[in-house]
Amino acid sequence: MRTTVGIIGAGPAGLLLARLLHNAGIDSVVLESRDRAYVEHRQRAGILEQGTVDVLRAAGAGERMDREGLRHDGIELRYDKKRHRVDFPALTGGRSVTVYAQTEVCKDLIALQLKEGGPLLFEAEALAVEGADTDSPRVRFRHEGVEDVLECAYVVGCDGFWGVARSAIPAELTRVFERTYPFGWLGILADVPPSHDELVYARHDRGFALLSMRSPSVSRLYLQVPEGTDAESWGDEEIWDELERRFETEDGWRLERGPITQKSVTPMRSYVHEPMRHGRLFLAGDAAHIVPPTGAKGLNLAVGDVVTFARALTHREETGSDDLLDAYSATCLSRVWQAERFSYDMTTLLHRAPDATPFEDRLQIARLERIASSRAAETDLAEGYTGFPFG
Ligand code: RFL
Ligand code: PHB
Repeated sequence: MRTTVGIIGAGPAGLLLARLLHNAGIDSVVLESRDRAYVEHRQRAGILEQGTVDVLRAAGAGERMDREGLRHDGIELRYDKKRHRVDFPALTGGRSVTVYAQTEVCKDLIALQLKEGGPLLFEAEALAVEGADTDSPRVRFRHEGVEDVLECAYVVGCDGFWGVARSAIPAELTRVFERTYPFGWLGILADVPPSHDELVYARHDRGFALLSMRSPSVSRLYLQVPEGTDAESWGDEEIWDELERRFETEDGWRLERGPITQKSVTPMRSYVHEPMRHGRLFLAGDAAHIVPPTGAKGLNLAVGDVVTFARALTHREETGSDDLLDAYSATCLSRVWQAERFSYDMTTLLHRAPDATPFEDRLQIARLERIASSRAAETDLAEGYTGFPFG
């Protein structure tokens, strides 16, 4: 098999890249190790930045998002039983975010790709990328039990944190920056209307909690739990009791309960792999970087990377110049590091480390009070949350 761009992974990065290339008249093949149902139902991100919404719409993938996505003009910060709303449009010159689940973004892009785009192979596991630093890189893969080779002009590794593409960049050319956190998130889906019309980020002495949603009738909620916690060790009522404690306010706000339909634990990590390119192999999305989910940045970063790659390759096809492809890694990394910084700041602002001292507790409250009382501090949060511009 032969194509111009071999794409490994059909998460948001790989699927959107295939769509952008299709629209630019560049052919691609997508290899995805899992089956379609798995990819379409993996619960993950919920928040799309304005820039992500604009890209999906311009790519012709925004129809259902425009109908079903929920525009959010702010978030609430909760601490010491107090509530503070951050008003995004007022602070950022009109920017907002959209609640539209990653599962739905993937379903929309898969349907489009199968209808109009190039080959998208499920249950096709990439085994290795070979010849990254030659003019004809290859992906060895296994599909329906048979090994095959995809010959490419370019390979883009969109295969997530556990993928194989990254390992084709020689270790001596690589630098990894990493931090793990001594806690994770226990996430639930529940069949109950969200108890607040915007997301609530709560700092509590017992740990962080987040109220989010998937639709007007489905809530998505998270609790900070110790690293390595087994989701099944938490009973449903125990989860609701703990959420209620952490979201408590002095004005009698109430958390509605409902049947929990899913629960899982996500570890937290910050990770950046530099560079994001080696020869004709490019890394995009979680394959190159991970942020803790507190800033809601992971999917949005993946979108920024593939937009940058599609632009660079289109530029090369139109002008013959490799300039933008050569700049790919640096262009992406400057935005990536801003998102790393923002996600780290949000995480350390709102989570309680197991060894937190009373001094650190007071500092967190002081940081929150600063955001609630200074327009400059609040604007910084609003700009970060609604998104950094694509390079
Ligand atoms: P993905 O989604 O992990 O997709 C990678 C795909 O590659 C496939 N794959 C392979 N295919 C072929 N051969 C191989 N050898 C392969 N190895 C792997 C995998 O099966 C998979 O289909 O990476 P991508 O596309 O870079 O997308 C990244 C996002 O998924 C991720 O950053 C976000 O989900 C992070 N995230 C959030 N991001 C946001 O922007 N806003 C949020 O609100 C948000 N909330 C979250 C999150 C992530 C979470 N978890 C579970 C980590 C909340 C949570 C709880
Ligand atoms: C989600 O809805 O899953 C979600 C929202 C905001 C975050 C993280 C996850 O910061």
